[in-house]
Amino acid sequence: MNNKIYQPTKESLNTHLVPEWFEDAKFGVFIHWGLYSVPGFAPLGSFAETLKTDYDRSMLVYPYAEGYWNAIKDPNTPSAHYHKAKYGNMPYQGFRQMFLDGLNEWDPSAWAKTFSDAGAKYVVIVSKHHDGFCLWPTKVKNPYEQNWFSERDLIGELAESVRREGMRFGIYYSGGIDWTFQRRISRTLVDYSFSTPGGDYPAYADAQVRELIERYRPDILWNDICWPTDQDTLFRLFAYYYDVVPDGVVNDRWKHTSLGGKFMGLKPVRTIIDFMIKQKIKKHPDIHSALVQPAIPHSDFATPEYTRYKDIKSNKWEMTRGIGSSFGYNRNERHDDYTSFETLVLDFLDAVSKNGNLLLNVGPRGEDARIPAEQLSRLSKFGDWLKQNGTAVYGTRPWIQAEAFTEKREAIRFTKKDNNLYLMILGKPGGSTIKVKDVFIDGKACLLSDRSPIKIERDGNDMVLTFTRQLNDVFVPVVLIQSLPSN
Ligand code: FUL
Repeated sequence: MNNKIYQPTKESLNTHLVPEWFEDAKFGVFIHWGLYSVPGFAPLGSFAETLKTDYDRSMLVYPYAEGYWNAIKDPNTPSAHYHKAKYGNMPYQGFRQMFLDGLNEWDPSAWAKTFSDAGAKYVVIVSKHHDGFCLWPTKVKNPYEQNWFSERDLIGELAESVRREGMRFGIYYSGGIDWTFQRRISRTLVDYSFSTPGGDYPAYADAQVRELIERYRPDILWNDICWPTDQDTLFRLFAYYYDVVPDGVVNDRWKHTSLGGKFMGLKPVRTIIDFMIKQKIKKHPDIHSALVQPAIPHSDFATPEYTRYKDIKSNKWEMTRGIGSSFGYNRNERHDDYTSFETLVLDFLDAVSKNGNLLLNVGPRGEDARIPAEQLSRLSKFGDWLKQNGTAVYGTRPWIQAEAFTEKREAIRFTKKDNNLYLMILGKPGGSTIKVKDVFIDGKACLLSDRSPIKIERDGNDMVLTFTRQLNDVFVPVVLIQSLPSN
């Protein structure tokens, strides 16, 4: 190991700056794949909606298929009905062998190639989700479930393939939620978020995360959520991680505001917290800002889920979402249930213009380790767009303003790099002139994809762009304006 540089203190950890590679990368692929991918079942819908409309059962009927084990603990959920019909009385543990059998079909280098072709610069894989099953041959023994891991080193094999493609490799670890230690059903967001196991669990999780760091030196350490509950343990872990991976990054989903843990056993207090959260969610659909307030004094980036930000943020952030409404594979999602590429790309460019990255999730199937065609087709469209327009994204930083509109109310997003400003029209504007409202930028302009010149003229407060050709088929045309006046 390197010499020790970092101390487990806020001052020392805060000397770790977000490395350029993470600022530059913009696009990562997330992988949720585990035992829950075998049944691959959840109701359709949106989590934010479920929280608003059915809060008291939100964690049982939400659309995240990775929550299957918890959902089938209540016999009256759609997942429990599905389970009964398809698997009878088989316990969740029965999926272990089915998942392991499906691995015969797994080709990690093909996955890595797919992600790299999509334009991703990093990949983050779930090493252990809430069901506690480990995708690497861990030496840290789970006291409650036998052989709750894969002998085949799925994390190691993927790490190697991803790095061979020139991408960075990150690891997600469900630190705060482990249903092999905490077997109580979680019905609400409060049940769920405040269910971090005590007893022998904190030492177990700490040893596992250290094992992951030592074995794979992940470029990204992506915890989920509410653990470690004490700051000293957290800081010691961060210092250890940065010493091993000095240009690594840590997310913000660790220790939560002290609110829940202590009171979890007391039903009346839980009910009050549930009520407060419910009120908050009505006003604010972002579940993570509703609950997992990043009260931690150190992190490299924030992780809003299915949420856009309004403004440019000075601190780095990463929006995460599924290609559809789930992270784990959900067999109920058909072509039209998945989000269209056209919408996904808007989330992406919106994030990039405001200092964010996009971590877009794929949910491979459990029975044969394949990524569903609907997901692959969206990824390859990302690749096509980025091949033509990637310079407007990679390595850029936010401009002084993120948003503008055309006269026809099409949204525009900006990025900049050196003296280049990139103006991206989010849609298919068509025609050969575009009027941008309330912005004027003087400079030499061209269409990024083919370098054809664009004339810029002022019209009052607005800017008129005249192209040398019709834009009819161009989706998200990017205008490159050079000689940006310094700002
Ligand atoms: C959430 C988890 O509960 C989801 O299952 C998913 O892993 C997402 C990225 O984070 O908090």
